[in-house]
Amino acid sequence: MIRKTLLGLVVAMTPILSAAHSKSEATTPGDGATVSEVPELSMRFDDPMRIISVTLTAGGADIAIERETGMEPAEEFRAMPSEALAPGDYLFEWRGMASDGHPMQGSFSFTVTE
Ligand SMILES: [Cu+2]
Repeated sequence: MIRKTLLGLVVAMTPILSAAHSKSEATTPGDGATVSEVPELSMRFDDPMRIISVTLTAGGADIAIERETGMEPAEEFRAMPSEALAPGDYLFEWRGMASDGHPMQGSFSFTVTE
């Protein structure tokens, strides 16, 4: 009885699992957030992601960040601003390789206030 129920669950979930590949679930700061300081930048994925490149820009200008997470696939990616971020609007963009081999990219933005 239990076995049959579990099997039914697996069958029901299979199309969702096979269609999905790792994506960004949450970021720090959150997408669209207004914050007063940014001690670190992070992204969490639902499946390990190899992050190939990241950029942080403000008004098109590159802002220096230091990767904490290396090139190995990880469910959490972390980087730190090299210097405290000045007030302004920031765009974080990334490119990566999902665990199923698909190239992925994404971005999130946030605002730093005084
Ligand atoms: Cu995929």
